[in-house]
Amino acid sequence: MSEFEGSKVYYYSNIDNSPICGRGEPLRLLLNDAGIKFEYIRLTFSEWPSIKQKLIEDGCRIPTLPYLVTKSGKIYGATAPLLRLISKKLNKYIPKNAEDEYLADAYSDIYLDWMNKWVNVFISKDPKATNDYETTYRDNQQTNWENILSDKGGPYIFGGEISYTDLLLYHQLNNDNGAKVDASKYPRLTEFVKTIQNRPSLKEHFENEKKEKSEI
Ligand SMILES: N[C@@H](CCC(=O)N[C@@H](CS)C(=O)NCC(=O)O)C(=O)O
Repeated sequence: MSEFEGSKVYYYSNIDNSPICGRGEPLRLLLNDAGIKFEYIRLTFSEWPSIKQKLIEDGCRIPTLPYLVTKSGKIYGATAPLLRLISKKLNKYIPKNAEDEYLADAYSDIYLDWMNKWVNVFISKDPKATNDYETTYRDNQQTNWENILSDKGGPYIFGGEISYTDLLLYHQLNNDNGAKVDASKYPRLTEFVKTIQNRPSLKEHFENEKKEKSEI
């Protein structure tokens, strides 16, 4: 049994009236896809500072959300490195050769740049920054990911095998605009979104997402 079975995953309460908004979701996608049971604990913005302080006092060096606590009490933070670690330990969701492992890592970096940009624009509420994001930045990102998906023929980044980087990409597409992609401009991204959404291992995940949305 995986050491991550029965973990607790902590993230903020719904942001922007969405159950998936922010950085907590990639972990949920990976754990759900892998069939690993966990508890998802949402913290309010006002609860977080004292919890962060306690984490620091307890020796946690990555005191940000999301973080994961295993049943044995081990604490892990930082989304992409944690997805990578879980994938390595499961020996799944990670390419088997060093070159592709590097690409998975580098593409995760691009995900992080995109997420950081999105967060900055979202927080700023600046009309010019929002307009630049919506008219240029998003298109540039989607074009690059379209090219990435074409390199190995799809439907996933590394061809027929899913990787943790696919889950980061799916999440950012969903986080950004509900995974709406222009099929005429981005056929591979469109196929990618459908492929993720149709994974039998994620059926319950997406049903739960719908349910959470309807309850807000
Ligand atoms: N690189 C980290 C960034 C984590 C991060 O900045 N999380 C935000 C929430 S989305 C946070 O914890 N903010 C509050 C804080 O830094 O104390 C990751 O991808 O997990």
